[in-house]
Amino acid sequence: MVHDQLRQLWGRRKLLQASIGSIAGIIGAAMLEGNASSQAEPPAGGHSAAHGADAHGNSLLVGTVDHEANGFDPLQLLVDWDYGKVSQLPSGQTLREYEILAFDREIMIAPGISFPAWTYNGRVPGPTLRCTEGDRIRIHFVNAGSHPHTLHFHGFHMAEMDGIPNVGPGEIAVGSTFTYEFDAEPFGCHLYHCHAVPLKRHIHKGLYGAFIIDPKEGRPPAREFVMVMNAFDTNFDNENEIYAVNTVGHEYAKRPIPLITDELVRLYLINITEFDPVNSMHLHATFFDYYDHGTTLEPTLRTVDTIMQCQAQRGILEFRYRWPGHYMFHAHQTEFVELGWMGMFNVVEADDFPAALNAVGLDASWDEKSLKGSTVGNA
Ligand SMILES: [Cu+2]
Repeated sequence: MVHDQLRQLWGRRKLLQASIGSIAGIIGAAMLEGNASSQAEPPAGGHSAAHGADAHGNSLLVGTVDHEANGFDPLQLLVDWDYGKVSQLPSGQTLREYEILAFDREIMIAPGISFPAWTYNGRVPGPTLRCTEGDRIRIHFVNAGSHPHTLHFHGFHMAEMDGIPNVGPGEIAVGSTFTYEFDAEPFGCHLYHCHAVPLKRHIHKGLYGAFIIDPKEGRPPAREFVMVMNAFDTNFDNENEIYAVNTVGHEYAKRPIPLITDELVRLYLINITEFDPVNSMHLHATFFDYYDHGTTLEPTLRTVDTIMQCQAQRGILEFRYRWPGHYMFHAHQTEFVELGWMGMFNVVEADDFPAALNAVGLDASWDEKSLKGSTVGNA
């Protein structure tokens, strides 16, 4: 097959280093050549992409992604908490109601590389649902997509709320709705995703998101971010061509995330990468404490600088930077780095923070969201 020959000749990396126009042509040819039925989705489009270098000499995907057209900006995704519509049940329990709409949407995952995603609320990852332990969670799910989907939450709940095929409501048909309801427990860094079959296809297409349950007593004040490690198989060969956190390859390398020296940073890290069994996170020039699954108030690992997560595994990292400067973070699988999974923190003194925000198109509202993410004492 044309496809196999090309893979042998070039390999995945070289394919990406070529211009996207020609990749699109190659994939198109491969699809025409035979396996179009299962892979008949438009692959890539647009202008040229190649590897270049940033100011630090890192190899980066060249060009920019139009975040406005995409409908989401990865820097905003870091701090975009969805608290739901909040009210009180007669018992006094807090009720949080969320709306989740599944629909198909083309998104750009790297400059010039678009992906025919299946989304929750039009974005990948879906909304970061946040609540306090013990809250009643009610999710109004509408399937406006092209395939049956579900919402499967990690957490304690009854079988009929588990969002899997053939149990309770099972798969929610196209055009149908279902309301999932349960109490939020245990506290931690969790996730939700579609559990329709074939599972890996439904997850990989983009149907997943973070689900953060704050402990009732809260956690110490910190600058908080959510990072979902994900990847995309753009040519439907069951291997990923682009790796990222929060979807857009190398975005945080081009627009470094602003931090202030000595402040406590808390990172909710989730791995939802399909096709590769393990992903990882490595921080340069500092060490972090790690809370496996976020289900404890005491670290489960102390003073490490690398953590690996299997598919759907997650945890909380806490760290500080002592000195100003640009510090890299990335998967420690080198191939993932080259294919998009690498970012930078821009650590500055407090006085320089407004300028650091401004440099990447952020303002004080972003600062506030990152500092006041918790549902305890804030929202
Ligand atoms: Cu699905």
